[in-house]
Amino acid sequence: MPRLGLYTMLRRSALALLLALFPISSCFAKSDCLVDNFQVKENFNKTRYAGKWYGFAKKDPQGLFLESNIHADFRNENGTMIAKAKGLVTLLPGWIVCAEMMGTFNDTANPAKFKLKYWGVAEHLQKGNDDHWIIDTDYDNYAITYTCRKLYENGTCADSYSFVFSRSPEGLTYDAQRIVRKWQEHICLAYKYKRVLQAGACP
Ligand code: RTL
Repeated sequence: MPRLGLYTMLRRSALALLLALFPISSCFAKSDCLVDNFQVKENFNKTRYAGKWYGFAKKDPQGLFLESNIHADFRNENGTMIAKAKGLVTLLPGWIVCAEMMGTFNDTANPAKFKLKYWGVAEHLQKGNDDHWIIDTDYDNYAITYTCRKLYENGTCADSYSFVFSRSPEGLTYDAQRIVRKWQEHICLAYKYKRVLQAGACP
């Protein structure tokens, strides 16, 4: 074996290290926090997504929001995804209600990006039309969704919310939580989530 100079050896080890690390770092694309560059679920399938989902964790937007015992039932109605959601909301200090919400997910060019038109069954509840992106899901255990309501001029988000959903009210497996954590980093919301209490209120 030819004797290598120290410099050549160092160069070769550095190259080997880079090659070894590259596939790890590229599995989950690092994020620049530009909302337009966020990845969403590829070939999102509404039929597989249908059924019941329980809120496991959430990152709140500004203002009023669903607080606890959040669950939603998704259906595919003639190709359009619709959902009924329930959860406790504090409308005023001391006035906590079980909000029953309806939503229609209007399609866009990207199958995982929707316009969610939502309204309350009771007249006094919030109405809106939010972006609703399915960032990732395995359909059977977990889903992570993302909404940006307001952009800064630099393309990062000024007012966002995000849900981590679970098929089980009991929570998520450790493996699912590990995957979800990577996506929370990707959408620049790591450590911004709170667990959603599931205590059977608002059934
Ligand atoms: C989620 C998915 C299922 C369908 C709907 C959803 C959003 C509900 C929202 C409710 C806000 C309610 C408030 C009521 C107080 O007036 C994303 C769960 C409709 C955003 C703030």
